[in-house]
Amino acid sequence: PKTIYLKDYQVPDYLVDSTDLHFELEPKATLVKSQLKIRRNPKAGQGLPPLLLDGIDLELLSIAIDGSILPEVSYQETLQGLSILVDKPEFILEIHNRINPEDNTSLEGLYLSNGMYCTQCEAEGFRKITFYPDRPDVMSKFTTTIVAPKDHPVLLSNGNQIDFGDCEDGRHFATWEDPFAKPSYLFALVAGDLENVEDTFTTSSGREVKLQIFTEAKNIGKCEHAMRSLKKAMSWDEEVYGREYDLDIFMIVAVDHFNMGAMENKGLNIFNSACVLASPETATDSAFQRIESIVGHEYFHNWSGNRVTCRDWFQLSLKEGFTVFRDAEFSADMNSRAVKRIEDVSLLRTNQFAEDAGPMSHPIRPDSYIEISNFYTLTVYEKGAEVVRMLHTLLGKEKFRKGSDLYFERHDGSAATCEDFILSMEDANQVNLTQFRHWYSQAGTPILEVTDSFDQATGRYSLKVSQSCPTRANQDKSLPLHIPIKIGLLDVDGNNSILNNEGDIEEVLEVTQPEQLFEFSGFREKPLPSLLRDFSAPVKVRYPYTGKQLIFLMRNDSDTFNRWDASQRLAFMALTQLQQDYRSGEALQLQPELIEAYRDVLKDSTLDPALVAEILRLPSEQSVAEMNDLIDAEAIVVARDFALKTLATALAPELLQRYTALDHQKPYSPNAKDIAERSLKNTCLSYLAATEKDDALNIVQKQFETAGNMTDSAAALSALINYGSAPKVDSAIQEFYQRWKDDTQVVELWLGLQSSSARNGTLANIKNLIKHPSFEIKNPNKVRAVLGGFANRNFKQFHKEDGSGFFFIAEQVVMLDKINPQIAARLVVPITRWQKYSDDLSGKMREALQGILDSGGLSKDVFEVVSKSIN
Ligand code: B3K
Ligand code: ZN
Repeated sequence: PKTIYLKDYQVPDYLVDSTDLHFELEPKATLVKSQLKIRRNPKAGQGLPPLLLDGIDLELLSIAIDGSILPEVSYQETLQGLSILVDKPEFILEIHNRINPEDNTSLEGLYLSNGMYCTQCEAEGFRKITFYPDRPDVMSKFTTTIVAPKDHPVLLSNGNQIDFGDCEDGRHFATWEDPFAKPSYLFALVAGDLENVEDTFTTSSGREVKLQIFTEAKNIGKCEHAMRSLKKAMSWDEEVYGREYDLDIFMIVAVDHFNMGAMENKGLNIFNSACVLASPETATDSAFQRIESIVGHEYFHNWSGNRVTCRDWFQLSLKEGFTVFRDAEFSADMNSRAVKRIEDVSLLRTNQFAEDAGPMSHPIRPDSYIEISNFYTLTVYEKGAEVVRMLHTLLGKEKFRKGSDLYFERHDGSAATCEDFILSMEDANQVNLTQFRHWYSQAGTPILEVTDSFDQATGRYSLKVSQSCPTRANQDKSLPLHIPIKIGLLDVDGNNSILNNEGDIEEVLEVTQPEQLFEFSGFREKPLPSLLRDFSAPVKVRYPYTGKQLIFLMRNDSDTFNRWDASQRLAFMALTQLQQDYRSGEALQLQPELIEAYRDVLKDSTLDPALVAEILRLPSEQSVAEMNDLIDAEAIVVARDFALKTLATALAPELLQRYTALDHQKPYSPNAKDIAERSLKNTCLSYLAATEKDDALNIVQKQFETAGNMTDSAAALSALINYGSAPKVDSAIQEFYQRWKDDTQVVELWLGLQSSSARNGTLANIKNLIKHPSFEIKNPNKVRAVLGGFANRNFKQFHKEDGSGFFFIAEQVVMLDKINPQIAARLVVPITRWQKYSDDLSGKMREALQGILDSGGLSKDVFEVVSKSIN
């Protein structure tokens, strides 16, 4: 397979002014007729080179230019598509081709999901529909006609419906026109037997927009939350970014078979059902919150992605990093800001840091790829969002907004680059971001070493910060980055000290040098630094905190994020010690001060319950693994289990007290306060279950039987699965299934809870689950629930020393690769980090990877991930 490089970018040879598409839908033989108004790109140099069109898995029927059928000598079909000889600078190209949606299990291009036709074109799916210059810098005005049998009453595409009616042969049709020029990746088509809920939104300039959510009839009662979220997102974008919606209609369609969360097609967003459908009985609090954030995310793309799109796929973070930052701020404004930040940072530290230290490590703007689908990563999305957040921190809210206004104004209707975004930020504010640009081109997680000193005589306190970034062999040496570090300095009473003449108690230090000194004066005693408040940069900070100092920060820091962070550092310290003791055969014990610190937090009724829950929750095995240079999976599991059980036993009375106080039966509502209370209640429940005492398990059983909402029900089932006694667990699993077997989203949850069970025997159970009638290998949600749940969320059972977990996943990857390469390539990732594991496991992982490579006939997707990790 060929590697594509950013440095090879060239403007397109030809432009497409308009695209007229005509579909006659048939499951196995859909006819596509496309009429393109093509023109030589004046920016692309001299002469008339052949017109190259992308096309994959297409059956070509005919090509005509300006109405005359092209003779075979004038074009050539290649593996990638078509090459057509051209003799004029402007012409109409008409192509007819056939495709097979029913057999399209890659879920890219046009495919069928439960009898409904739908499309997914980002990044390069449009070439599976028809021959086209399938690249984001070719923007065209689309008109789409869909002809289908009448058992598919709903026919949708982008923009406004301009015509519909019956055909003579008993079928019917609809024609849609999108007034905004767009790249092919934003094209969408849907045809099916769907119902919809409808609402309206009046924009700030007074235009009324029709809002519709389409789904199968049985799910029509699950759309309300998504609709409410959409309206909130629309007003938020007007208020915070001054961005108004631009079409008269905005549609969302829920689809069961979908490779990711959702897709921002112009005017016609297509969503994974799991990311749009919810009802109090069937959806957990986290599902409600995920829906709100994804509905927001896709909506926000209308400006950051659609009105201004990407020049090429190396610029993906331009739209994704910015849009994730936008959706994170939206969620923070709608719910608890601190908890949202904690969740996002946990994800980043656990998974993005691991990616950045692994074989697929890349900058947020990668400089090469084999398969672009492999670069829809946590680095491009989440680290990309952190980079935008740093700009926000460095510039401040007003200047950031000025920069974003200029960016939208300059690039509206065009395809832009990351450089354009930075330039707008600079030009709007007369600042210099030269050094900041390195964030776009350098991979790896920077490390900040911080030391401090205090001069009693002068009252001067100084912080010395050195930055470094571990790079891998094939990467260039890294240049110093421009890093904003938000800090506070706590006095002995835990109050913020004044840091400067302006009287600020918080400051953003701008680190630009490899080593830099920051001085503060006027102190009577040495203060305690609170570093990287609000996680102001995606870096690791090392400072020699003592356990006592961390407990002090946990109790006193005014920065909520850092209170939580102190608890994480403390837990990590304890887990590191436990791992060492385990390896050297010493008796394990947890420091009494640590237990007391947790007890204090648990008893503190002034703290937000959601924050208490976050602090109590021990770092996951995966996040401990990421922090270790060499991963000893067994020691991590033993250490964490020990800490969890010890805390659970020592804190049982307080846990029970808090649990009981929060266990009130009030009607379910997914508002921030109630969600916070359920989060703490269920954290207490899972700790209590970990004691494995009868009375605790009785409480779990009772909650399972009486729960009035899915959050409580799933939490109880999860606790039972992990800690309950065998017969009770089995009957709970069966009972739950019988009750919910007709609800796709709940069944996905049910599968996921079982595959992430830490109990021995889980792998055997998973081998049964993939034969269960509810499992469907062609459905990514099911695959993610069972196989993804095992490989990504079941550290203990996946890392069995005999390698059984790795070999099982490898086998599934090979099989899945024939069905859906994108999903297969994601599933293989957990075995590719072999270099960080201790010898026994690392050898087994390599063996499993080698087995995949040797199986031959791999997709580009899996080939890229596996070959990069094994070489
Ligand atoms: N832009 C899409 C992602 C498409 C992924 C294609 N493999 C969803 C999103 O980020 O909003
Ligand atoms: Zn996105």
